[in-house]
Amino acid sequence: MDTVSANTVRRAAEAFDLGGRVLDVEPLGRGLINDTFLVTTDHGRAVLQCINRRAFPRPELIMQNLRALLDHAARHAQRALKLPDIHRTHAGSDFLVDADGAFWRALTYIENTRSIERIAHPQQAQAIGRVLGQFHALTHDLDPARLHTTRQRFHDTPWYFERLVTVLAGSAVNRDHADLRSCLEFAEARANRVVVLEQARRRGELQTHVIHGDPKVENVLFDAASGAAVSLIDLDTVQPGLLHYDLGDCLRSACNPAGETPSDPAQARFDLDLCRALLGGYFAETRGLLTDADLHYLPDAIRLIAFELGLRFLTDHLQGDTYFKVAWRGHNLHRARTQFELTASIEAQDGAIRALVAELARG
Ligand code: GN1
Ligand code: MG
Repeated sequence: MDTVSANTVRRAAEAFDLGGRVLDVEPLGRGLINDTFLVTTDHGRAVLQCINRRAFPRPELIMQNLRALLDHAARHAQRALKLPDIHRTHAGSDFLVDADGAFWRALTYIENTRSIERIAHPQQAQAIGRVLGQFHALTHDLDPARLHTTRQRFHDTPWYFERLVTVLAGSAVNRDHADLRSCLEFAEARANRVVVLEQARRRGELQTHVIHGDPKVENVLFDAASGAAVSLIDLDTVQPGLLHYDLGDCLRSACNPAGETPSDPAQARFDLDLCRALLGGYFAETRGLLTDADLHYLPDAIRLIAFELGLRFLTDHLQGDTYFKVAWRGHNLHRARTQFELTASIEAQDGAIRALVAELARG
């Protein structure tokens, strides 16, 4: 997204009823899609976001989903999980479209928390698993038909694969570039392994639920004092989907201690101890929620969502970095290589992952 001027951001902040006068606005977080700001008022703090319309062509659907989720959560008052609330504009709307057509929304800032970029120890993985489990337990009785799809085909791996093929066909790719060539070969060798989840969904083996869509490590908030995970933020992709998309994404993010941009992509690996801790936390919150079929396809999801993200980064690199924010030309290729290293590590441990899921599922 184009960078917005400080004046534009401030004017947007002032359009919302944040309970006080705006004193300061500064960039917040490391998201790859939206522009996020921390607004300080004389009464507290709030999060202001400009939603990326390239990623979300109809951002008002995000806000309708968020309302539906918050209304649902309000009926589960005993829940431990904290969710950000919506600040309305002074005109009473859940969002603002400014004079340039930019889409803004403001959310409550959850105080006394911090986010982390990478996991440092298994307790953090367990805490993340718990929070994802709490989210799934909370949304299990929210009918997915009540939610919009905010981003079509968001975790449809075969579709991402087809898109890569189309982009390749339409551009002169330099296969002399060793990193690019090895990425393409890695992807092409997996062409017929991408359909597993979508096929199971189409056959009716897996059911659609309300999912988060993007439960990566950085979207979990930890209590600053106790270190417990207390909140799952970034609710833009809360929509109908498979629980596998969430579990796969959470595990590929949390169980790779090297993170999404290590100094060398070869550092990426899937850590089974972190996986054990995360799934232990998740199952403790969701006992009985996953079916036998869900469990059967869980190892495939771990492999697929890491691979899928690699495909997405690679395609964006080939398209000239139009989707994910990058720090340098080549960043998306570096990220793709990292996710593919991770995928290879997951594949190499397939037997152990399957045994682990079976063991934990038995309780
Ligand atoms: C994007 O916006 P952010 O940073 O929370 C992306 C996710 C990826 C993630 C990888 C809407 O999330 O799907 O997994 O980057 N979100 C969207 O870091 O595409
Ligand atoms: Mg996101």
